[in-house]
Amino acid sequence: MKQPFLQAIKERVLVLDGAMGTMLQQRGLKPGQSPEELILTLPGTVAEVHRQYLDAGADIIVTNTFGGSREKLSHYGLEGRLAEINARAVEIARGVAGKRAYVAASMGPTGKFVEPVGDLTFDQMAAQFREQAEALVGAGADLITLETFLDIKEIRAAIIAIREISAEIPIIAMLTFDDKGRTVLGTPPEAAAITLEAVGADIIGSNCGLGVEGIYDILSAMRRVSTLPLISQANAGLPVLKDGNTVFPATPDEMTVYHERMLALGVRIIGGCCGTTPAHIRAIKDALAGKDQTLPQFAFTDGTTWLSGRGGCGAIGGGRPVAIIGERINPTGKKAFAAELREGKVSYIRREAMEQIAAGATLLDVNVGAPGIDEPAAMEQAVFCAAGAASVPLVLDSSNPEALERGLKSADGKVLINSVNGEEKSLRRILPLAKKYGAAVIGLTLDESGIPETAEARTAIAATIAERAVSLGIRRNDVVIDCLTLAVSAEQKRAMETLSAIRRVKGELQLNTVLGVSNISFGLPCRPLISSAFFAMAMEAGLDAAIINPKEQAMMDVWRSVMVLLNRDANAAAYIDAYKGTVAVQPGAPAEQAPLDIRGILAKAVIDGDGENIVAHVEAALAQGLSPLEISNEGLLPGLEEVGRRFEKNIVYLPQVMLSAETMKTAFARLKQEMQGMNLASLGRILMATVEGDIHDIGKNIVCTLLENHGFEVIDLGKNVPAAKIVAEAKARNVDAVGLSALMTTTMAEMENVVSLLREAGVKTFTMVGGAVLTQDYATEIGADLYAKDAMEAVSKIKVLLGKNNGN
Ligand code: THG
Repeated sequence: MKQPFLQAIKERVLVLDGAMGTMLQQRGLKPGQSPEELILTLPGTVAEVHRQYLDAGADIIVTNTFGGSREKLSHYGLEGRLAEINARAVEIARGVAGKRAYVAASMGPTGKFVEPVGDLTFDQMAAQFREQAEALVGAGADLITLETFLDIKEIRAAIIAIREISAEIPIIAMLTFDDKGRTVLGTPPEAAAITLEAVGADIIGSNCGLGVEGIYDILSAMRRVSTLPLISQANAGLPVLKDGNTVFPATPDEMTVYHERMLALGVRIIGGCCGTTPAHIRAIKDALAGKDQTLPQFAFTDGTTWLSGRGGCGAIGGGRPVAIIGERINPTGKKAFAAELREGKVSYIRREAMEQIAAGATLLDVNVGAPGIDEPAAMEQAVFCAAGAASVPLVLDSSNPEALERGLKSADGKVLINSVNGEEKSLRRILPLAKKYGAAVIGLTLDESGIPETAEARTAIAATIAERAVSLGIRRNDVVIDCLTLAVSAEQKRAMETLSAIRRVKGELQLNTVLGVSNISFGLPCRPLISSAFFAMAMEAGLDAAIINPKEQAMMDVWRSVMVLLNRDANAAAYIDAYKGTVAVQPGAPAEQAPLDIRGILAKAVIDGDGENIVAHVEAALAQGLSPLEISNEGLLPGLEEVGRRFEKNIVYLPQVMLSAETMKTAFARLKQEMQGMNLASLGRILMATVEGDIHDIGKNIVCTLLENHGFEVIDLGKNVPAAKIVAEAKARNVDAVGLSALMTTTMAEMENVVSLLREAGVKTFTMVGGAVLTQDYATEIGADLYAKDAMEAVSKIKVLLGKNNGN
């Protein structure tokens, strides 16, 4: 099944259908009703929509199963009919498509986030998609299309789950990006592409959120790191208000203006999202006729190993500067860190993650193996913490397969497994993990007989590891070889043998190489001298990545210098940037940064999201005689305000903001004990609700959390809330502001209704509106007092609006 569809998109560009929800609304779907329910109650209507798109020229018909997961169906009490709904939907689509079109089974997000941002575990999330995919694939869908995902961890879990059911079924994987080119949780398109390709998506792209030009920019970024076929499913422009209705303004012809550029980029499927109609699909189809649809070739020949984290990507090889893998998150020889790990604490990991990145690490090694530690559990905690503190890809360093698997489940993207070796049991156990979870692997050149003497024998093991990986479907570029460093004090001849092995692995096998460098100097005085000299030699021999301590000045000095000498630092720009103004080494200068006072420590803990130590800091502040109000206004709040500024500048993203907010909450809980009897004055009382007809509450929940942690009192009425209830509660509770949320264009109009009902009822309160498709213009038009484009903006604007910006 995989072959015919994937063959077809090689030969020509296929057209996928347009919006489903709006078509169903015109045909009887009521506000607040599940669109999937119509599969049971009005199958003929669903079929009619499919037929309209087929008649308009669609080559791919998408089933009405976007909300067909257990989590989504349970909002309507339909979870008991999950298998039936999903299977029937495929049958209905097939009945219309016959052999004229492919049937793509739609799967959308569950509305929940994966841990630690959300509360579903990887396994729970995967189970959601496994269950739905079983029904869809079982009913004979030709392919699966994952649409409108916001959380890279959720879509990653979905693809891994689908691949457990079928290695063959083609998977389209699409995320939604905002106008800053990131998902809600801060993932850029490059990192998304690397992750999706690694776990086995066949076609990647983006739907919803943006019009064609915005989608084109996203796809261009994906193309920089991936050779996969692309899909574009743009909205018909961004919504505007016209005669009291929200409309998507792009005409059918406007949807086609990017066709030629899309084709040149390797886009092989074009469809439409919100606001597109059969007329748009027909225009898209007609405009393709006569265009050159030859598949462009995107063979990357530079041999790069791509890696990704939630917020960014990383690369090894391809003639780039040698990647620096920070080795400090490793309890070897670090008693205090080992003790922390045993207590389940992560402060050390957070600090080392941030400091190593600041020192220049481009990847982070995570090793939590030490006696007396539950390594799988510690690995999960460490991955959550390191990924929250730094956006770079991770290197999971363990000889325990269970620990590796937990780490792979916890990760945000494509990690590097450290390591597999030439032993049969290692190859058998580790390589399938890399395949399943979409990871690259470090291959150690040792086997059952230990580390071979000669470069030749080490190269042979490297070749075996690469072949075995490729035979499982792992890309050859995703095997990075470690020729192994031995202490030169013990084995003086073998240092040169290691370098010679690096040359052979690069020259004969064309594989990327990595080395744990510092072991070379074990047993000798002044270790950084030997280590850094060896590091320079290894880089000249062709090393692509080094596991080192990036806080060791000598190592980084050599790294930056050698990158200039090997012509990998164009115009010595990075070197000059690091050393300009440096005048030899001066005793006493430059001055150490002044230690932070307690207010600074509190602020920093909030900025870092250090929930573990915040209570201790609050207690220290109390012991120094600060009042709870001073602690709040001079320590915690300035920290949170800095987080807001960093969010504005795209330095941090929602997951970090949530961590900081949690830290704030922990601090406030402790302060409240001090203030018994006194009232910790609230900044204001806010009523929050998702309006009737809409069951999307992720955005609203984020706003609630942030408001609370900024000192507001929040009354959350939940989702799908009738206007009358909102008005009654606003009156009865005497609130300062009412916040309304809606995601769907079809429910935006309900906001206007609520705003005017509040006015009519004489409720004197501010109204604030938000939601993915909302705009300032729309907010103004419906008479809302405030529009916020995201949760942070909601908090800062409401503060200004209520005139309590300067604390109490
Ligand atoms: N190859 C691969 N992976 C590896 C290694 C390798 N992972 C582990 C190791 N070698 C690289 N990581 C470290 C981590 C810590 C130290 C050295 C290498 C280290 N620890 C000090 C000690 O043991 O005395 C403690 C240092 C401190 O407290 O600062 O030196 O070769 N693929």
